[in-house]
Amino acid sequence: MAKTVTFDELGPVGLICIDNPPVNAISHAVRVGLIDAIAQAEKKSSIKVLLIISGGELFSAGADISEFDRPQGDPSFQQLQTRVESCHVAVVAAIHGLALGGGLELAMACHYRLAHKNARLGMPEITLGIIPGAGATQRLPRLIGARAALDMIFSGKPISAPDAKAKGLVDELVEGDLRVAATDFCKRLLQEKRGPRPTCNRTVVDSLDEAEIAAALLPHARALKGRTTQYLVVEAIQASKLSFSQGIAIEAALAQRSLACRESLALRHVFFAERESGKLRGVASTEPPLSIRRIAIIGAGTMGSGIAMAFADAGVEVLIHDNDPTALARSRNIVQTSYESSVKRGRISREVADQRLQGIRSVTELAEAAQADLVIEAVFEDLELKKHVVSELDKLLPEERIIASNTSTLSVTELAHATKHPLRVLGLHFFVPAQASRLLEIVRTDETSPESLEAAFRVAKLLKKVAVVARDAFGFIGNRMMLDGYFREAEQLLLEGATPAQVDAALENFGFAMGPQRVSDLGGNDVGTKARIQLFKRESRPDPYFVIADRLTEMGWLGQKTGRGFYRYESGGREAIADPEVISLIEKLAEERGIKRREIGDEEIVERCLLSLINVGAMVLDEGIAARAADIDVVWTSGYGFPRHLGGPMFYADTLGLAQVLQRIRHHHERLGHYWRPAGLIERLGAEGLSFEQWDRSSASH
Ligand code: T1G
Repeated sequence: MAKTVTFDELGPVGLICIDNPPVNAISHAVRVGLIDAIAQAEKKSSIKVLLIISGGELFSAGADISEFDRPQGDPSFQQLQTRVESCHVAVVAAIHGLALGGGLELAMACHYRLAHKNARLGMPEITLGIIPGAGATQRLPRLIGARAALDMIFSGKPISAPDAKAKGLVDELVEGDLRVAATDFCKRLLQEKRGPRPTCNRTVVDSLDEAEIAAALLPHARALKGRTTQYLVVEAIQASKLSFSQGIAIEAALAQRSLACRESLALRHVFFAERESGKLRGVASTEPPLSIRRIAIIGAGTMGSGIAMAFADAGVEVLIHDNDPTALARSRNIVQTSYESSVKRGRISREVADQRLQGIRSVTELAEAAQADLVIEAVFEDLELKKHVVSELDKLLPEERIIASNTSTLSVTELAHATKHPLRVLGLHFFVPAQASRLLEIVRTDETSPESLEAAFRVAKLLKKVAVVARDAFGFIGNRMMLDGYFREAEQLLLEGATPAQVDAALENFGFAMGPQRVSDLGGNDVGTKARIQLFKRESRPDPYFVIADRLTEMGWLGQKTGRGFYRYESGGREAIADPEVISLIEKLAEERGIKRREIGDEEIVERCLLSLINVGAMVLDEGIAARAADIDVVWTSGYGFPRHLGGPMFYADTLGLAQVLQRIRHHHERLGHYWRPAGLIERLGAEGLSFEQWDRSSASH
């Protein structure tokens, strides 16, 4: 096994280098290597100072998350930190790229910290549902104060090196070659006779009262909705008022507790599921990968404009095409306004905004699209129109170029067959707003080539989006589950007596970012109706199937954009106001179907909406539209507002137990019929006491 830690002598400086690709995770092997290196150095009287540095792109991404489900093994993180901190010579950490979690904690156990000016330093543990467990809750308050420590740990996001310097976390910023500058810093320490400076001996300068803690939590309230880790963080940080040894013992106990929490199991599941879904599995491309320098987008509507910004933000040259010059002007205005507000909010500088705007060029000749490496059609959601566009592009583009469709409901296979080169056609399904939503559904047909798929994955990486592959079928993964499962059952509950406000509140309390009726009003009830019109051209669905939303569309109650939908919206506002006329409409639709209305509790609402979602998810797996249950979890947590800390619908089902899930689905099937027919996969796994996670593992080995 390659050495993950090396030790070299540079005169009086002992150089310890961590080299554990891809992210220098502080794994068990690295901890052993660091302890050995320190022992080696301490045997040499010539070594007067130690420098810890890393190879590769970053200092360290922290503890090795893949080791969390097994005992740490000696040396533990605590033992390592104590060894570093109690070293009889000064220990300096030199940080480049990123220093995260346990990696930053290692640096905090060192006596001095240098950082390259472009480095970033952070405590992302809360994004994994755990508290820092290698001393940060005790050392960070001693270095930057309890309040600042709380802010860093609650946000989970890295701060810049200059910021870290200003807070006192870093002693010096470095430009240019870090190793040279760090070695010079070590020699300067010796000249100035500055020795070890254990962080544990410092005291915490500020204290936290309830108001301070509440103020620190407030900015993260939305991100931490339904979570509990933040309270363990407060407990640990408060312990930093005690002696270091007392505090560190409390941290260790709380860290263990957080590790065992369902919240952390769920968030770690999503962490690895996102990385796994982004890999091209089971197909190898033979051609050299297509470089993506220029993109063309056909159709300058809201989606087209958002996709253009996503690529411009990634530094890719964008051509945006539309036959209608007013549409191009409108799109330009959308883009300009969006960048303007990003500049106003200080998210990007004026220069960057101008650069990105310049990177988007409007064209009216389709032939100009032939200059692009990849073309994405985002015209109106009409099959014949899209077929015409892709067949024109097929004539214009050199054979190796990719043609992608942003359709969300139409058959990508039919679009591919409108060309002479179906191998190069696939779906790139962006979500609203395309420049910000994390999810990208890559839709493959039976003919899509490995090269085209590989290019699609690289587009996702380029745009920093989470990619999930779906086989071409109605609604792919996300929309199919939303329409046939989750939203359909929400409507059924409305017909049976629940109100839109009750259904939305129940699911928002469960953890969804927004309830189904409010989402429908936000996106526009007509969008769903149009999707169903396309669906009914190829498949049927027994009544009732979105009878309320389709009636609202007929009446022009499209949602926020018309000031009325499932709710009322006063003068262009976003606040959803209950509308008694909608209730009367629902009562009438229920009566027409002989549906007896009754009081329905929140628990039943949540159970029925979640189980419908899960049941259709299992059908999507059974039909091979999604390759893994974990992929479905990625789709729903990164694209549909499913609470990440519950792991996604399929992980959630596993926590309920599939035998129990099956039993409840059968219970509802008896009363509600067709839409509750248990998916074959749930029947099989439920009967055998297996889980979706086990199914994923077994199908990976097939
Ligand atoms: N442990 C194990 N594997 C890791 C890892 C980690 N900490 N970080 C990344 N990987 C793997 C990842 O699975 C992928 O593997 C490959 O590295 C590249 O990652 C004691 C307990 C650093 C910003 O939360 O945020 O310290 O799929 O695709 O987009 O208190 O990875 O190729 O096989 O994400 O360039 C805290 C997690 C740990 C940081 C790089 N640290 N990592 O992003 O590459 S808890 C984190 C990231 C802790 C202490 C506690 C990102 C990144 P594969 P990637 P990237």
